[in-house]
Amino acid sequence: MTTTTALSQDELKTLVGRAALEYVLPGGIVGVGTGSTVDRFIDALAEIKDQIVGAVSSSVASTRRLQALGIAVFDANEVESLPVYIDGADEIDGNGHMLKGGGAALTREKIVAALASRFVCIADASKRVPTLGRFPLPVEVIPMAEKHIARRFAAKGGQASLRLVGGQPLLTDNGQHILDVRGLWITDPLAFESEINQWPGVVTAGVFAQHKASVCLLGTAQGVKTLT
Ligand code: ABF
Repeated sequence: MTTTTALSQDELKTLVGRAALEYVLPGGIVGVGTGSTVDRFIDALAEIKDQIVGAVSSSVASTRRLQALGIAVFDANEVESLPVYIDGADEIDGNGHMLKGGGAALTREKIVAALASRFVCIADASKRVPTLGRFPLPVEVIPMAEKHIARRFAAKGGQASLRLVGGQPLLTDNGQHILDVRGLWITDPLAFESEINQWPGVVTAGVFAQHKASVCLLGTAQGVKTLT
């Protein structure tokens, strides 16, 4: 009897992180996201760093990892566009719409994603959902608007809580705060993202529908599934 050992979540992340190399164009600059799955992509990218010019990063954490591995990091203002952006997600639905921001990098992630012709999402199978919203929605906000924004989410049935680290409000790379909003099912990601983005004090809503993934590499027990 043959026994197959199920791949751990870490092994699935490594699998998809390596699979994303296929989308890296030689001689190009790569848009790089944030998170533990992206970390595995960065480690794999380092193996072919001589084939690329460098990266545009979506967080201080990813910049540090890239530079530690000898990959040049360019400011987003140094490029007009990118051939590809590789990033993880907290949730992704069947249309490539994502819920992101668990890693608190959602604003810079959306900025770099907007520069890219192609968004390749790398995720383990647990991130694939029929409808976004089981994961609390991250929203980067200007601190003075927190309570007002939390009340507006409450009016929609959501419960917003300020993300804390060590009992203090988390500060994003941009010096702002994060609200995590529970209890919302995001059945129309495009409309939801457009609505929330209009609220005064919202820096970025963690719904990526305007800038959805064109390809999703999903790590599953049967290997990497490519969803387009
Ligand atoms: C990042 O990837 C964030 O937007 C998202 O929260 C995170 C997922 O992290 P991980 O790959 O560690 O699950 O892009």
